Amino acid sequence: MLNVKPGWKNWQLLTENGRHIWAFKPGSTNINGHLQNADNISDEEISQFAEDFRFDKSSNPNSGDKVFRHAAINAKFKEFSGQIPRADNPVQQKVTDALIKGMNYFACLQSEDGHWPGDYGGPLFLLPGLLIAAYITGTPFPRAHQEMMKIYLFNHQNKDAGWGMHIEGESTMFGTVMQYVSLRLLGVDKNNEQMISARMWIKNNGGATGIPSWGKFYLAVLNCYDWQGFNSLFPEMWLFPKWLPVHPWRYWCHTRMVYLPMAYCYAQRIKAPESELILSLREEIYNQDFATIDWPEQRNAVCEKDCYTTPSRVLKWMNLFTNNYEKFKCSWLRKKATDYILKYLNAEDEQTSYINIGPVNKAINSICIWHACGKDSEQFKKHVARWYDYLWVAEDGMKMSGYNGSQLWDTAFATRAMLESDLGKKFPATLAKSYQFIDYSQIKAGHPAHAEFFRHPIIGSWPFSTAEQDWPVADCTAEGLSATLAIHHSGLVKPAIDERRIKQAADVILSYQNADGGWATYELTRAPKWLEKLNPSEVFADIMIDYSWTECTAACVISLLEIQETYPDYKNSEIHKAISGGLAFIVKQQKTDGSWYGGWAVCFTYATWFGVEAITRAKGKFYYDDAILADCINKACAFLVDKQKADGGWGETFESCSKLVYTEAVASQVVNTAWALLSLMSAEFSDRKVIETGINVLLNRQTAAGDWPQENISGVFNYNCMITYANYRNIFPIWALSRYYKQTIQG
Ligand code: LAN
Repeated sequence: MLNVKPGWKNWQLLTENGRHIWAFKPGSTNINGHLQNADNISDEEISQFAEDFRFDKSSNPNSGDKVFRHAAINAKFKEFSGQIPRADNPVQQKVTDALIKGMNYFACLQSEDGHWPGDYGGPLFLLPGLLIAAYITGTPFPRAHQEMMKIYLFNHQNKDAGWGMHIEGESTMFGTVMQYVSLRLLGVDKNNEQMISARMWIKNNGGATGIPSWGKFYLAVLNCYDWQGFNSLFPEMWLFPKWLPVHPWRYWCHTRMVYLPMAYCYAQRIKAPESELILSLREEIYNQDFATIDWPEQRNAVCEKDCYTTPSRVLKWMNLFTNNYEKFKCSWLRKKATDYILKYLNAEDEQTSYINIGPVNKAINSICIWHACGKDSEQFKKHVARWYDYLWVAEDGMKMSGYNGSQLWDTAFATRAMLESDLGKKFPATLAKSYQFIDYSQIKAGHPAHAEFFRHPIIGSWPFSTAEQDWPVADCTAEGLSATLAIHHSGLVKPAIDERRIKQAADVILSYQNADGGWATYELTRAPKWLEKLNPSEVFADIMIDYSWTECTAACVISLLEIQETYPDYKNSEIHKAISGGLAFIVKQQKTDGSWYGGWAVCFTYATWFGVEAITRAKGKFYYDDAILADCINKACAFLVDKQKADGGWGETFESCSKLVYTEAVASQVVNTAWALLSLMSAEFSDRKVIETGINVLLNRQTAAGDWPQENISGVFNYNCMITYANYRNIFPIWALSRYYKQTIQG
């Protein structure tokens, strides 16, 4: 039995077709009634929370998803009762046993609907947005939730009293001011000791005028910053003719969907009414009297600890123009623009069942809809109902997830990992359930307003999280497709996803290929690279357009290769061409040291795994010049061998992502180790010793129950913000062990 603290037991994860809701003392398992008891919390229970969710960031800022996992394991864990194959020697037996144990443990974490829930926290600028939305709209969270959020925020305060962009990051103005304000909104007294020292941090680093633009935005909405200190968002740009390269329809969808509601708030200069708290906050976070601040001077002020992307000269010129335009703007045009923005917002809300594309527009759209439709409107209520889809409870408190979950993604990977070897077939019930979830999650219909609002056709695709969220991704489609084919080939289930749907998925993947041969995330690249010059966020890089990525490209190439193997007659020459183009892109992306840079996880080991996997699968099949492919593989292997640590493992820190150079972690990491091993094994690297010592790291790190420890943060976006993938610590060691088993043990 794992130790479940009393306070943890009050929280229960309810799931329904991938939807996650953490309920406080739920009366039933009905997701819609999850708030029944949330205000019904005693002072003793609150002090119990403080006790049971105490978390020591200094040993590891990454929580291990224990609240969810311990409950699941205690309720469902059973030793594996099937037959474990006998291996030829003790070493091989150890691998076999570890793999069975790893899969058996992980199978217990699967929810009834077939997916693997997990912590998807990490960024620290998300919860504040939601709390500001809750505050301005007068819709506070229940007390139980508020207490848990406070705990989380305090738990992640750094030693220097500030907070970072994400849980592992050094303190920044953005992180610190946002968490400070959040804690105040949650009712924490300004004389609380941790608050006093946080304030010192803010003051010593120049005060909140130096918060980056996204922070300026939130503070302005909260009426703790003057809108005059904010560069114009030029709402009229939404009325631009579509052919213009700067029309927002061409932006990366996340950027587009964030700047859309921001533009509405800006056009309306939405701000919370002055209250005692607001007036006090104005005094707390600045180094100067609020009334005397020269606001226009602050528009480009950014604390040096926050600066990641320096605004270009073009952007400065553009700001000069748009800021001046504000003085002379024509009111009917402004109205036309806000009307259009509102229509667009409503479409996004409806298409996504009010989940929205992500955590940022989730919060800001709520504010806009409250403003436009009122607190009692159906639309606003629907928004509030979905706030809870983004909250997650772990042993460090209640956080806001970076998405409404990573359901499909984790399930597809888990399925493929287990089916990599025959041992996976010993878990037929688990795989049948994951198949059910994958089947359910494939997108079967479009929305009538998709085309009007620039959405890529989606029928046959898979999303990263849930079908309801309705924003499919190219490589999630590829993973969904590969997992489907893997299950079909296993013969474990009667196929429910028929040939028509498989071909639809292949068609979507084809439709997502860019002119450069690669694949981007949600859409095609819609504008030239120079648009990046207009990136107004000082904290993220490469956010303006949807770029082709090694990982996304490799995933799509692999799934197309599998389509060619399974349905050789289906669009043969078109798919052949697509694969060749994808390979050319991957080859071009390889760095001279043999590695690939990873944009969506930490980091070089991740993308190198994708690159090597795609190339080894395609080699010898007439898609590309084999000599070049062989050279790529050799270089990649040499790179990995060079990075192997003395204990046989691999380890990178998140700084690999932000600094763009391989940054070695002090200790090897199971997730990086697994990626490196997967690459070396797919390359059939000749020096088996290298692989065996790596495998040993995975064996030695495994816990008695079959879990692996939660180590460093694994995910990233936009180079500079990290994100948790709680299930990676199981999925990838299982995958690597499966492959090892297949190559060396399985007959
Ligand atoms: C994700 C999560 C999944 C990820 C992969 C599928 C792994 C990747 O291969 C493609 C990109 C994608 C879909 C992705 C893009 C950026 C996201 C949506 C996220 C990292 C999850 C959260 C992040 C989003 C942008 C966070 C909100 C922050 C903003 C700056 C708007």
